[in-house]
Amino acid sequence: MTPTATELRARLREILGADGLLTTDADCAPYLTDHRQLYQGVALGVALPRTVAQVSQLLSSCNAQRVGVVPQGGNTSYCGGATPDESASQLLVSLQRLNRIRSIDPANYSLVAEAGCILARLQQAADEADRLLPLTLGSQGSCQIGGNLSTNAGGTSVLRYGMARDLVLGLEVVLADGRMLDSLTALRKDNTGYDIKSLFLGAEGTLGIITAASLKLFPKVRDVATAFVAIADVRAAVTLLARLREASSDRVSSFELIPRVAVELTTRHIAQVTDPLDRAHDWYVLCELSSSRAADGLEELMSTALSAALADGLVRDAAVARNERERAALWKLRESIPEAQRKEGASLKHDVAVPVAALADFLARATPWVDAHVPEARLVAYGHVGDGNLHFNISPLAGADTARFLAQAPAVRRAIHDLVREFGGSFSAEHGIGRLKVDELERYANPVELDLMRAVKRAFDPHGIMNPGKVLRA
Ligand code: FAD
Ligand code: 2HG
Ligand code: ZN
Repeated sequence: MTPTATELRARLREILGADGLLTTDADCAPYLTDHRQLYQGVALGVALPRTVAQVSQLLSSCNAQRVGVVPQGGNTSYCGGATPDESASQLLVSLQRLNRIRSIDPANYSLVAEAGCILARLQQAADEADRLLPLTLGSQGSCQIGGNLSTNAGGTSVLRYGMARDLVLGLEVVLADGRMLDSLTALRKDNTGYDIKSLFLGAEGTLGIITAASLKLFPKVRDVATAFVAIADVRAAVTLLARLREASSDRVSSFELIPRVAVELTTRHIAQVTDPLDRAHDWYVLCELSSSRAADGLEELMSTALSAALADGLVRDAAVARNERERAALWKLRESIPEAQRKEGASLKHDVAVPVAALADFLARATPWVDAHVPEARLVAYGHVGDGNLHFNISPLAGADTARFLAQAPAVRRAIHDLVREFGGSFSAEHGIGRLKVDELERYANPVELDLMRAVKRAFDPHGIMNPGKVLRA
């Protein structure tokens, strides 16, 4: 270890206390591999601050010594953004102990929580205050709000409530040099110059460490109707979505596309998941209407709309959940697709978005390309169709050679992302850039935007200590 590293560790122990810095291989190991196991980092140590003052002091010390800092929340993200590099010279900062809910204000429909709060805990706290925190992700039992905001997470309620950034009223951030930016307001209107806080949303820890956030809440859901619908094809899904939005006074809160293969994978690999319908169909949507008014007649509205769509040939069959248990079963099928796909083996993932109305045309071009160019594989394309966001994933067929399958990743990525660009789409709709997609950002970003990103990075972090090599090349 270099003298600088020894000195820094000693200083960090002063700041964080003896139990606030992990340095042995065994203690650090759980923090050093990303969720998808694409990267294995080595760190100078793992810091576990309990207070904002500690975050400030540790960043100030790292900045003075030009030591790279990698923030980590729940470590569930998909692009390796929360994993240090292999140099053993970066400090991982886990926010897990900075986890107080500071306040809930039902009258203002807002709450203030520290970055390390697990998302599910915040949803629960809002619910107990008779309010709704709508951000909903399959990883909500382990991801943290600081990670959600730093990745600008999406999930299954974006259609109605927006992305994570849309839920933010204010932020508290510690900058690279240790200064605290206190922008933790609960205001809904505040046009006082540049919206600096918004730059940290989706910055993936490259501009500073978010330590707390003031978040919008909504009226609690008191009536809900959830249906698993076999559709004629993907084009029919888009038409059905438009019809449901109109028929329900825009109360569609989720609209998720599910292919037959995902039903097969989840029923095979996940306990208690069953096919909700008697016969197999190529494509399904899981759609949900919700209202803050009790007994709002949503189930009847859903059934009427689906019957009309059945008569018009858009829909082939449907199961409407009759109670909370059936609703939970439908959501379990949807939420466990990533896990089922993981259990099936390796996968090539593409988190793409195109305009909603172009989804069917995109799939009509991309699917035959995969069939022709990726032998021994099958497409598992699913996701947030209401937002135009597809998880265009590819799984190997049973018995396929994994190494040969994975070796195709760069060529497949290039072809799919080039096609996405043709459609005016995004190569990263909700999972961010991290370390995995730095090359993609350089290839596909608007050059002016990329220049501005680099300028922002220099302005906020002149010594490049914040999450080096993530989003932008170090
Ligand atoms: P981490 O993985 O720990 O970190 C993510 C990034 O944020 C890193 O770059 C890290 O350095 C930075 N960071 C973390 N905390 C802070 C902080 N306090 N300040 C500054 N930077 C910080 N994502 C979606 O968008 N939609 C989905 O539907 C979705 N579903 C998922 C389902 C499953 C089963 C899984 C495993 C993941 C899913 N994800 C989804 C991806 C992931 O859960 C989200 O990206 C989530 O927001 C990451 O939060 P985290 O706390 O785990 O962050
Ligand atoms: C989801 O929508 C997540 O389930 C994960 O964003 C997507 O595993 C994936 O590709
Ligand atoms: Zn998703």
